[in-house]
Amino acid sequence: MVLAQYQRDFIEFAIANEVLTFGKFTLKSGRQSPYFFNAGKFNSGSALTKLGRYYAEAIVARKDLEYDVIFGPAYKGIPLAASTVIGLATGDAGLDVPYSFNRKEKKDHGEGGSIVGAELKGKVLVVDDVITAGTAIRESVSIIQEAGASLSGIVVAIDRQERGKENEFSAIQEIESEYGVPVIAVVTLASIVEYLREKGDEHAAMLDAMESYRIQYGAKY
Ligand code: OMP
Repeated sequence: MVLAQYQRDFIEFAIANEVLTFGKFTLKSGRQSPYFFNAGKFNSGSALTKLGRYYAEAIVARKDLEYDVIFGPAYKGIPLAASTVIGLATGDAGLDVPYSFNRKEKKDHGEGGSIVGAELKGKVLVVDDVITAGTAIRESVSIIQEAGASLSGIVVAIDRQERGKENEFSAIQEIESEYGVPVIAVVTLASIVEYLREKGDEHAAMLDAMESYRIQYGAKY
């Protein structure tokens, strides 16, 4: 595969912020992974500014995307959605898009409810960090449906391209066919492997571990 310059930049940006790290990690699925993407480490004003621009660019580049509001699922999706709408408003597109997020605990006093920010209605674009098996995203879809709104697309920083427990397809492929919406990822497992390959001998051990992981858990299609 050919790595686009913005993908190479994004991987370097994630490594520099210790968001993308290599080692031994246990995932939510129980799988042992040689890499991990921790979006919580984008933890400064300048990192969030840059991150929001990457998400905004990924959204603007997809001309077919239709959305009325951006939704960031609690917790990690909240700063991501906020940075994305800032990226959309301050970037070349100059789009002022409403955003909202959910509380994990429903509030029964004050304004009440579990949705904060803009009203969750119309076409909703979900902004999240990582999709592995798709569990977290399915929770967001339930929240959107309960609010009477409709899912129009999903944007994530990374698609791990892992197959589900029961079949050969990746979680993103399953979500796209189940909900009939596009899922956009800034980078994928394949992009990271390609990046390590470009770096040559210096990263040979990491590349081996990533290739073995892909053989074991990677989606086939
Ligand atoms: P799924 O719900 O299986 O799609 O996994 C997505 C969630 O896994 C993310 O929202 C994270 O909580 C966590 N995760 C990461 O943050 N980074 C990774 O590289 C891998 C995972 C994971 O556990 O699969």
